[in-house]
Amino acid sequence: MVIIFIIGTAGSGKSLLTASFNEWLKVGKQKAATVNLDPGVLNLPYVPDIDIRDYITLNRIMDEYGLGPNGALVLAADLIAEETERIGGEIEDLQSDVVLVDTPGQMELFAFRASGPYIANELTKEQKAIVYLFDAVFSFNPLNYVSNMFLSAAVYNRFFFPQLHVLSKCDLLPPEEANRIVDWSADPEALELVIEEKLSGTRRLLSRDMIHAIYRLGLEFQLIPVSGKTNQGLINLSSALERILVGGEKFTL
Ligand SMILES: Nc1nc2c(ncn2[C@@H]2O[C@H](COP(=O)(O)OP(=O)(O)O)[C@@H](O)[C@H]2O)c(=O)[nH]1
Ligand SMILES: [Mg+2]
Repeated sequence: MVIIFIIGTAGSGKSLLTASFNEWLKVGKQKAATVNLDPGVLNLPYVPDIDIRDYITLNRIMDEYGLGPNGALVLAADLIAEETERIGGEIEDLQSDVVLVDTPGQMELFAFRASGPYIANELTKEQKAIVYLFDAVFSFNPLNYVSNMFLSAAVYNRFFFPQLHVLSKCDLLPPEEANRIVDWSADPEALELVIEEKLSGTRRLLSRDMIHAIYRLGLEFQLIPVSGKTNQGLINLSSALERILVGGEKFTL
């Protein structure tokens, strides 16, 4: 069994990718399952096999602690940690090969509080990986792209799991624009060039220094373009996961 955490900024397409990748894996006869860890979500594009909302509801937290929706979300992120053992047990019971974990809408609630890495580490002893989403529409601008690299490096530093990077919602850009962003991820010189061309002043300096710092960490950023809407790129995502997790074999190994 492998556990895959889907992480990205709010609206980057985590939930739809969870839904589509789960269906796609099942069509390919893999035993896949989904876990929703977002206590605040109202509508999901899939029916999760395990749902944190069965244990933690935002309305109850708001009533019990006299909090507004934002405060309740932060508290909920911490309270999830108390359900770790129960959810871990449920995951084991699923007997799936691939478990996709859809994380809270606002990624800082999962990635940048103590509870997220705690849950991720303690949930099960199975192999784990992170799929980090670069929202294609947001990443179109080189400054935003570099900010996203920085965020994904910060996520890597929090979890230390094998991490893959995808260009999500890629159907929203013309193919040549999506390819341009993929080129930045494959070729540091192409990224430096666009930073020099498109940015100026402090933004240029900061972006340049930031990418150098990130390259020094030795992180791989090769983006895989995917769409949860058209299923484009899911086959590449699946092969990349197989490569990093089980040395190129199917998940069912
Ligand atoms: N066109 C397109 N829209 C998408 C895609 N993925 C998500 N969306 C839309 O973007 C919005 C946010 O997606 P969601 O999966 O809820 O993002 P999350 O906050 O990261 O879970 C929703 O309106 C989705 O329908 C995609 O691949 N293509
Ligand atoms: Mg979501």
